[in-house]
Amino acid sequence: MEILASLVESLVEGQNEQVAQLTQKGVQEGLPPLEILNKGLIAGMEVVGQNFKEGEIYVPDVLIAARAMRAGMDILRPLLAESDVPSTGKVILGTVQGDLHDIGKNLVGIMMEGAGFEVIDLGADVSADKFVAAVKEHRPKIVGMSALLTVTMVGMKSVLDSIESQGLRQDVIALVGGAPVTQKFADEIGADGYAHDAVSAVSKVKELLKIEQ
Ligand code: B1M
Repeated sequence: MEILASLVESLVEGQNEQVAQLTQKGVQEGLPPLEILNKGLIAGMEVVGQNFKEGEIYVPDVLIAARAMRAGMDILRPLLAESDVPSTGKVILGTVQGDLHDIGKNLVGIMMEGAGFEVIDLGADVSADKFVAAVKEHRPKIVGMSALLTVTMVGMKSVLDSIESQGLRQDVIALVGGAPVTQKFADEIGADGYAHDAVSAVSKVKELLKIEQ
């Protein structure tokens, strides 16, 4: 699909206005928002990641591409979150301490909202203490943690330990995700679930809550 290929290209080049226009065009031409997200914006970000890894581009270039991704997301967000479903429960979401990556976490939040969950987004670089305080304040059914750096993944265990030390562990279901996170890691730290992407995050949570899908 030509629009999606152009979208990938514009995102890689960090052309935020073009990304917004192409996203809008895709919507107008009837492409499903999830397809625009996966095959346009996320696919473009994957190319950016690869270029960054290979030393072809640097952090500022990645930030410019991330800004372009947000321009597309601003258009898709209301469409992805469109839902008549009443609140299925509260979800606390955050990227763990030391980690500033929030694009994937934001996507998880959007998909959760779309599935009828009330999302309390704590942002990025969230300490274990902040997670615990939010659990005490909001009493969520789900605590979702994201990490994109191998060095910050361990922060997920710290959050679980802190929740446990406050006697709250049995009250919440802990879901983890992010590029370096695996099912094996989730099992090792005692999380209740792992999801590879934003769409499966929703189905995993529903499965854990025994909500019919
Ligand atoms: Co950085 N970065 N970054 N970065 N960055 C990565 C993650 C990296 C893989 C790039 C690379 O080397 N190829 C690498 C990590 C290596 C590692 O540790 N394994 C890396 C690095 C090294 C760094 C810095 C250290 C670079 C530096 O300064 N030298 C630095 C660290 C800063 C910090 O956090 N303290 C850094 C900084 C940045 C920017 C600030 C420039 C920017 C972030 C902007 C932002 O988020 N606001 C950035 C970006 C954009 C990336 C890449 C290019 C893209 C990440 C992204 O947004 N992907 C990334 C390379 C890559 O992953 N290809 C890279 C798109 C997003 C939709 O995917 O976040 O994976 P993702 O989310 C997915 C799934 O993982 C899953 O669902 C999402 C949607 O399907 N998911 C969950 C995520 N969270 C979930 C939670 C769940 C369930 C599923 O349940 C709760």
